[in-house]
Amino acid sequence: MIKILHCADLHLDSPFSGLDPIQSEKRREEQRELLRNLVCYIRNQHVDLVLVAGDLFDSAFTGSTTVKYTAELFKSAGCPIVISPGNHDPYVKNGIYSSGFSKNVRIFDDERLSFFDFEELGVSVWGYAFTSSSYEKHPLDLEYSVNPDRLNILCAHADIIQSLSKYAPISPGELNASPFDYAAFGHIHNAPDIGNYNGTLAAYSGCAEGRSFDELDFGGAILLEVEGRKITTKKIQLAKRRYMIEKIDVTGAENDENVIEKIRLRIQMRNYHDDTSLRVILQGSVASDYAPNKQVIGKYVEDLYSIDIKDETLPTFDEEILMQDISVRGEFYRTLLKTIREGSEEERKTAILALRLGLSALDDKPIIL
Ligand SMILES: [Mn+2]
Repeated sequence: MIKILHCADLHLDSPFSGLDPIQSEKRREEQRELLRNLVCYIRNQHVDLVLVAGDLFDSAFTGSTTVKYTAELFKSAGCPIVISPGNHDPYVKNGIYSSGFSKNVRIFDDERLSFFDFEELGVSVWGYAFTSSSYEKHPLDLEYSVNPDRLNILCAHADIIQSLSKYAPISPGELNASPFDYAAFGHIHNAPDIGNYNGTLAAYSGCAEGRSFDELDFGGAILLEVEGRKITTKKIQLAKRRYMIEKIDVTGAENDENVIEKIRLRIQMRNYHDDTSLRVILQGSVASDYAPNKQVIGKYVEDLYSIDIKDETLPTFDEEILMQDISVRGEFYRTLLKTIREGSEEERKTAILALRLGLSALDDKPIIL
């Protein structure tokens, strides 16, 4: 049995531009720590071959300290490592990949499909390099033939979802016709399920660790256990932190305590801890004189790495009474109703806020923003 580890999209040295300079440097440190943990895993599990399907670095101008750090870790991995440069870290002359890596690291340096042969493992790894930030041709659209005695693996940064992609599009038809036993892809950060294309297993490892609410859950890599031609895949977790989103219906809430209670329940149910940055989207209709106070709620929800609250609640009104109300209260309501029902999202938000504030003012209640 041989073990192959497939990873991609580590995006080392990402700018984390949404964070302040101290926080963003801390996140970059965590990225380097993740790489170190990955190499520890490779050594401890006696992995035989590692595939890095692009975007190992966030940029082709990644600092030499991080590149050296990576090269040293890879040198100590104890097995061959194949790298297919992606759109973020393309292979360029005198670039990050053109020197400094040890002999066990094999790097594709050309847009044309080629392969590295590992006779002792009975494996050939096929691939190509992005040589700039896009790759508009179909990489498999050429004549090539594989050694049928080998396990043939494609390791590549590619887009198999969008046919008109600028990022090395590979169509389902091309995968169906391909001779590969496994295709180790990088590029799509939220990995879709592994597909079987007429005998070719095609998988995205997803990103190693999410960097925002666009990249959910614990990132990681895929471990392949290969017996002859039989491949078993297993997801392994590398990330220590994750981003998650929860929609919570807080219908009936009359105050922040009611909302906090519901959020806490959800956190308990899902078992979120200080490894999780959570975005909570509050939905449903709440008491007409109440609007959730995001600061207060955030302060009283503990146990998370961070919380981000979005308020999409609507106020509850006794519609029948307001429809019949001949005073200015009813007129005000009827004026806003059309926008609340039919307006764009932004218009609805404004109209709901106007209704909340207006009715509070007319009822002589405190105005809460
Ligand atoms: Mn990427």
